[in-house]
Amino acid sequence: MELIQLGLEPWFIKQAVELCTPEQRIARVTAVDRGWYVVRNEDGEGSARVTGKFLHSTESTSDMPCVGDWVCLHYDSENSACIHTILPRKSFLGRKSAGKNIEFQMIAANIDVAFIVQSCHYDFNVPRLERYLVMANEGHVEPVLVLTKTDLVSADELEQLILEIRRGGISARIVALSNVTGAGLDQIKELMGFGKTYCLLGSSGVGKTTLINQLTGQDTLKTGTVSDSGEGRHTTIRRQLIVLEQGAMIVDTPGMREVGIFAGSEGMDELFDDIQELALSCRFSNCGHSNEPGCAVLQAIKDGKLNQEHYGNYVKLKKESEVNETSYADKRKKR
Ligand SMILES: Nc1nc2c(ncn2[C@@H]2O[C@H](COP(=O)(O)OP(=O)(O)OP(=O)(O)O)[C@@H](O)[C@H]2O)c(=O)[nH]1
Ligand SMILES: [Mg+2]
Ligand SMILES: [Zn+2]
Repeated sequence: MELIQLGLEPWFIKQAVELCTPEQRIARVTAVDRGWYVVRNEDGEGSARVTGKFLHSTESTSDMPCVGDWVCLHYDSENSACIHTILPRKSFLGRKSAGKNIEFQMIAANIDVAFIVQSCHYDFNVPRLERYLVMANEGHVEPVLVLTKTDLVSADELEQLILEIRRGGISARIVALSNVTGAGLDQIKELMGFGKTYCLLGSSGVGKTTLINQLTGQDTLKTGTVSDSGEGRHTTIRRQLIVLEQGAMIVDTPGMREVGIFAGSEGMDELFDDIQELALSCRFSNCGHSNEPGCAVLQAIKDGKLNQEHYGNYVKLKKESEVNETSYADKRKKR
């Protein structure tokens, strides 16, 4: 397998020329396992560790290699490979980590398209979709929404769900998919290009791994049943980059319980650009859009030009991301 088939673009080659020494080799991280990394290059897959020097130079968990990263590898002996450098990431997916210490946790790097997966059945939730969209925008990853389990709803119900997404001002591409009937699978396949890397995101039990098994045509990855309330059982436990025969790559991820976001920059702005634009016409430049006179945002809601829920979610995410940013900044300062 050539590196180009693993997604090595000219941009990364340029970085590698600068950052890897001549005796080092380029490889891509395909899985992470408690301090060990599975890496892949022309010679196949093997394991690697990071050097002590590398560890010493890291400041946060996001500086550690993650699935999708391109790295400079050095083979010390035949079975021992060391990661010396991570090449700069062209895109990334990450979130505020769960737990009381707020830190940015990488999910995957160098992803071209994020498949944001929700099930039509129980899991469907527009505000949660918006959180994933912010995550994708933030990391410069193109989002595609995948609505699974369409076999469990009627055509009318499916249409309503899509309408609801569009009413929320979301314009991302939507693919309706059933892993049972196979409807929509061709659309997914057509979307996937040679040498491009895709990442599945979504709650547990929505059918992420089942989709990969459909794409590979094999039942190699483990899937799990859902409870009566439609909740998944967290079957997938680690992130893993899978190379498909068609020449595309896809990262399977464990279902997420929460999608904490950081924002304040492009991620939020892009998704809520309708609100940003309206805000330009508010009478006061520091308008909080709550009860100020001459507020263009409130007027648009009143006139039915802006969806109330979309706006409500904006306010909630904005508040949350500001809290996250502050505590994250505080934490980094204290180091
Ligand atoms: N009816 C129906 N069931 C599906 C569909 N896709 C997946 N399932 C079922 O949903 C359950 C969960 O599927 P998984 O692929 O394990 O879900 P997952 O998103 O990978 O879940 P985690 O690994 O826990 O994050 C399995 O029992 C699948 O057979 C679908 O399109 N329709
Ligand atoms: Mg899974
Ligand atoms: Zn206003």
